[in-house]
Amino acid sequence: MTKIKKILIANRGEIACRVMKTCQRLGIATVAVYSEADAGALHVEMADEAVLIGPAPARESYLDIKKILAAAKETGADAIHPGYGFLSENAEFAEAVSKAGLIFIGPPPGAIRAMGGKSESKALMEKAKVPLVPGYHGDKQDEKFLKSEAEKIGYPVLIKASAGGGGKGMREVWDAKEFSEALAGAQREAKSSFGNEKVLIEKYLVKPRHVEIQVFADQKGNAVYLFERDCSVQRRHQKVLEEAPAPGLSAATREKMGNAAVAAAQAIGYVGAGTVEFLLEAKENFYFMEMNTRLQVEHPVTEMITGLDLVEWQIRVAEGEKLPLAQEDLQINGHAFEARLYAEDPSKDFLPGAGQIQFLRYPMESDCVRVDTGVREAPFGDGDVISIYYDPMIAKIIAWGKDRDAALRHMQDALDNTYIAGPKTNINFLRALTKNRDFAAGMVSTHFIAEHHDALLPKPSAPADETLALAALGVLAERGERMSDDPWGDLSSWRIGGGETDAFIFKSGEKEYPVKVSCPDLKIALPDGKTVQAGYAGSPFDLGFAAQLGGKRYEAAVYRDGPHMHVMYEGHNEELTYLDPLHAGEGDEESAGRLTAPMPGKVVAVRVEMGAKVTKGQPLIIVEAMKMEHTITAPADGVIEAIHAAVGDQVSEKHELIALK
Ligand code: MV4
Repeated sequence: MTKIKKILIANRGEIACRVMKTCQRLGIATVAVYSEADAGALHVEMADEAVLIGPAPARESYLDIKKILAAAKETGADAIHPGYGFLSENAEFAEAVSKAGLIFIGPPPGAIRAMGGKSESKALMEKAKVPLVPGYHGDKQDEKFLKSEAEKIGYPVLIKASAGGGGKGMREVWDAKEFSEALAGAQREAKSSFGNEKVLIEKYLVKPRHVEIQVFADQKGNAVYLFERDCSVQRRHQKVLEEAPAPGLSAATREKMGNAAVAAAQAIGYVGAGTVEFLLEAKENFYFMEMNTRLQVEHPVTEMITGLDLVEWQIRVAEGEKLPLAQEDLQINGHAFEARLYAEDPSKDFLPGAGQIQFLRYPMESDCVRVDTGVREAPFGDGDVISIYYDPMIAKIIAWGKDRDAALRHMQDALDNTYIAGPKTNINFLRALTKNRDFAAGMVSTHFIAEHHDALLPKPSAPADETLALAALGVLAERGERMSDDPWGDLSSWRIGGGETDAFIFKSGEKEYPVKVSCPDLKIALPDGKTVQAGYAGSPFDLGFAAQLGGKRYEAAVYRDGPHMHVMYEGHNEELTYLDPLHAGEGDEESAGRLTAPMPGKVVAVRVEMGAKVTKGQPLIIVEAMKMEHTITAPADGVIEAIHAAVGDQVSEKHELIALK
């Protein structure tokens, strides 16, 4: 039984839902806080109580300490769980929670502060005999001295902002000649980005892995390590795919890293869940990088290989209980991966996405597959909205197996059975990653994505035959309006031109792909002249259908939004344009003339007036979203017929902005 009776989760999305699941299992009441943008969110629905704390921008809601404490007071919560991100590593928040007489489910403020700065944390680690990257992290900052330190370390060196994080403000220096220029740049950037120009110099490790140790400490001085996670597969310091244990790590090194991490935690009087990040080099040399004083996004892979619930441990430790297990009771069972499904566009350098989920089906959960998400499935369209205000993570797909190969197979299968349409996502990138031969061989490093860029982000290719066949069947099923089980059984009334076949033209990129379906025998003629016999094989889920193509059974979902088509089936998520003869013409001239917002955002400039003559490519209106400006230009020469937005307007995705004749 727990002393804590009601927990307010000061967070949103998947981590809020995840924490609530443990609370519900332990019989602890839950309070959600939410912003106006999250009024319909899953975490609000899951909670026993929910308090609106402000408008969408995080600084007016999820980052507002006063509003969160007021919500806790109003609902009589006796503890607050901060999740990750937002206020989870904010010492001032931890203090304010305790001062309000509530339990902060996390480390003491002093421990958060100790790990806040790189230089201070390195000094503490040095005292605790935790291996550091050879370098200098003292207070002397004059150029001459720092340059002599760089000479002592030996090039290449890395200059890092002490108050920095997430790779911002780092400068590689390969030769003494470049040092002064690089130092000045690093100091300038440190000053402007973090308000503190202090830098440290380190030996540059050219191809490290990012291996982090999960540690847990209670209020009685006990501390254990729950083994490691390899999080090397990152892009721009954003983790994409994590695994536990680290491929190929020897038991000896695991024990050394684990003991070093426990020493680090004890050196700062740590309590609760923490992660000590290391850089691991060839020959298994490892060096302290930084310590995170929160429960991390990727904690589920540790839970899968230890069979533990880390949120339950957090709650018990916060109540003053002794750690549930000692080091000798802990062991690794199997292997686990976590893939982060994001609304982002890999073909546009992973530009963050936003907008409404039109179709979303997760893989079936089991002992081997777990989905942590704050975004609901959407079998019928009109799903949850991925907003521009927060991290565009949709879900974490977690897979376990008795060994790495089995876990990887389960992850590949889970990703193949993740169907999503709406905002652009990285689903195909994740599939390519988990199917990559070098990844399967465990050859991971922090350069993995860069080194495999072309294989992971292939140029758009011609749609597969199955995609075209299923697209045609999807349109026919739609026309059949699903009147009966067999959507293609009674197509007679829907035949175009009364003939025996239906003709379709699908576009991918600039190329057109003609497909013909003879009804009712469902023989499909493909663009390359091949034919395939199709047959109906049931409707396994809404907006989906199962079809035989040449005897092989496919479960597919085809989502259409005007001319845009999403064809989803095992392992495929492809977009086509469908020129529907039933609505010939109205689509293109309408879309050419109707200029809409590419995603939700704020109008920051209108460059034209009513009646103005414009030429193709001329900037018409600028919308700001995701901290970026998107200029909408004239798709052709024309005259401005209507302007439906003004500077300062908040517009939703597909909101009509300009009518161009
Ligand atoms: C390094 C390094 C190589 N040598 N330090 C990236 C952000 C911050 N966590 C520290 N990082 C690095 N520090 C030395 N001396 C390479 C990185 C690094 C990195 C580290 C972990 C995971 C991904 C990374 C991507 C680029 C660079």
